[in-house]
Amino acid sequence: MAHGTGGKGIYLDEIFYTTPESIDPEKYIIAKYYVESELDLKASGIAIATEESIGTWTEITTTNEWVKTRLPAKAFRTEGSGGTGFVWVAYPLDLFDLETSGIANILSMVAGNLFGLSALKNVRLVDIDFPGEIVGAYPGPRIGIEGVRRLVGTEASPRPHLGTIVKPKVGLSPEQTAKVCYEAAIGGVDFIKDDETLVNQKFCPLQDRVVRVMEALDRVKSETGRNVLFAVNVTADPENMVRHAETAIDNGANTLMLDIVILGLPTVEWFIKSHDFHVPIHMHRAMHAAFTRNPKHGISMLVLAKIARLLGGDQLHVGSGAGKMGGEESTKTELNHIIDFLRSEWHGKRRVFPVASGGIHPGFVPANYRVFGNDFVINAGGGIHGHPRGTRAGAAAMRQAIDACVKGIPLEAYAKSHEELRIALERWGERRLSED
Ligand code: CAP
Ligand code: MG
Repeated sequence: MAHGTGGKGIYLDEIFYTTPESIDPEKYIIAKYYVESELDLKASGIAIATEESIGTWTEITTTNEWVKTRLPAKAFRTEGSGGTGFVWVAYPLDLFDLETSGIANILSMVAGNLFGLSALKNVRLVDIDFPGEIVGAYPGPRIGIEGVRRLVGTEASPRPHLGTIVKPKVGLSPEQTAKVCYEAAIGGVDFIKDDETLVNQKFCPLQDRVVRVMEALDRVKSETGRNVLFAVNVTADPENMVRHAETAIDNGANTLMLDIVILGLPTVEWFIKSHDFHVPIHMHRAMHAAFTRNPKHGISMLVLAKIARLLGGDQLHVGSGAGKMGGEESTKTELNHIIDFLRSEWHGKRRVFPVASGGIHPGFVPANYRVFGNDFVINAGGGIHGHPRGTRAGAAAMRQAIDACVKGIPLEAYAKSHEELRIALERWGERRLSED
């Protein structure tokens, strides 16, 4: 029976709608969408299933029984009232070509034309479940939380890792960059990263930067015994990305960084599947807010996090729910889902280190520790290099804030015997997460 849609299309219940009991989650990719429409929820689900599998806006003469029985996506569940709420759509595995078009092919269906359907006022892909067959086709993280901890030496007594971003974001020479890295590492950071905007500009060529920074970090190792990771940003077109990565690795880099949204997920898939540099992959999410920020439309950070783990990220920026980047996308509930997912058992794949970043200083550490616990990387750029006594003291203040949390001592009390922390708190104060 045709389901009327006011001239916006012809949606067939018997093909594109079914019952939850008839959906075996191991045989479908299941997408959950938030929708707002003049259509009821069932019709919205059917509209998505139709457009994204075998249908179009009218009945066609070119289809056949095989197509109609094997390939339709099926809406199978709704939650909400009127035209506002959630719909679940199941995409049969026969729809996809994993071998030669991978994540691009998947995204073209679960997150393709549907965002522009005029029948839907708003539509957001809020969650996605991949069956074991799909997860098994991907490497997942090669190093994961446990591997990164082994490299840093924190596996025996796990605590949050402290990271920094070299600031200013761009403009320092390789020599100046190395000096900042040395100070940060001596002060106590475990991890240093390029900013997402720095790759191989003339004022800071990648090769020279890597050589000098790794020399500085080798010095830190011989002076303190500590191994500090440096994530080199190799984001570029595929050919140059590989060239940058090879240059970085040949010159001693121990972590690579990718701006995964800017690169495009299929490029990330190709890069990780076809090159194993035996170092952690740090995933920055710059540009994600173009589609994650509006709570009614776009794609959620949770979906991006699931794909990032599938493709092989070892560390992923997930937001902190506070600081300069806190937005609607990082409400505490969603953040909790993302953190749980990245660190939970998932078809045997390694676990991903969530990274909290953006506007963080020592005063934000307790609020983040309450949300993330021990298994996360907490990054501070301005919150370290903006310390009145400089980078080394800034890193020490952040480490002291982490130590205070791990020991269960309030920051103010700990600051009485830790000067760098006291000065940082005097400058920035202690802050809470929005819903803390
Ligand atoms: C942080 C940062 C990161 C943001 C991105 C920056 O620096 O390097 O890019 O954290 O946000 O340039 O803003 P500060 P998110 O510590 O100086 O703010 O991690 O939420 O994707
Ligand atoms: Mg940055």
